[in-house]
Amino acid sequence: MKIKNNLILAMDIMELQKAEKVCETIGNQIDTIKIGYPLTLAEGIKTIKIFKENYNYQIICDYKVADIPATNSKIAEQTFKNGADGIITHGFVGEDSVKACQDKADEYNKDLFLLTEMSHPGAKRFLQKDADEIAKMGVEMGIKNYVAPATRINRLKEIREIVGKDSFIISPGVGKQGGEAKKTLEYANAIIVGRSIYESENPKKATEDIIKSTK
Ligand code: O7M
Repeated sequence: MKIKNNLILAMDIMELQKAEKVCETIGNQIDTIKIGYPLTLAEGIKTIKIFKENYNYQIICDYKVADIPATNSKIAEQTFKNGADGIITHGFVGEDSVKACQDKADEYNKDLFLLTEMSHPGAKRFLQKDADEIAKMGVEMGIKNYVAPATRINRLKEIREIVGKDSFIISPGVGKQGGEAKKTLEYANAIIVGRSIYESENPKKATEDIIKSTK
């Protein structure tokens, strides 16, 4: 996936009108947004089409899919049927569950992103121990896109080493969670930023500042 300015906006605003206002303010500095449960549960899955049609954005659906294969397949089917360009799935559930999402992504000719280690402190207790194995599983499965944390650059670097230079890593945790944009982009292909942009008094300037800081 090509991502303008290597920046994905995490659209976790829970009111569609407010979310659209942020998009209008930011203008064409970005071309990709990530929609997750906050907006989908608040305003519905129709939000995918609204952002595609009104702003021509690519939409990555962050549904952190983590169920049995049969259920994962249904979740992925609905996500792609509603226009998503990509879906994020958890890796800890294992190869069969991930493959169910991978098969749907292939069927729709869209992207699958495999979540390895998460960015928050709590991820150290359980997920971190298995994150390398999750990344290795992704490589064995031929997965090209990964999610890895901007808050622990050493871990991001290690995951990059496992998935290889040709894989595509998107990285959350820049800004509010403490990660740095430029440093993160040494190992990731794009950063995911939410609150530092949409909670800012001037989202346009906040976006410009982040983009400038990456150059
Ligand atoms: O910049 P923030 O902290 O406001 O938002 C970060 C976004 O990235 C938010 O949507 C989180 O749900 C998401 N995220 C993480 O913060 N950490 C992770 O480890 C993984 C994700 C994510 O996008 O998962 C796919």
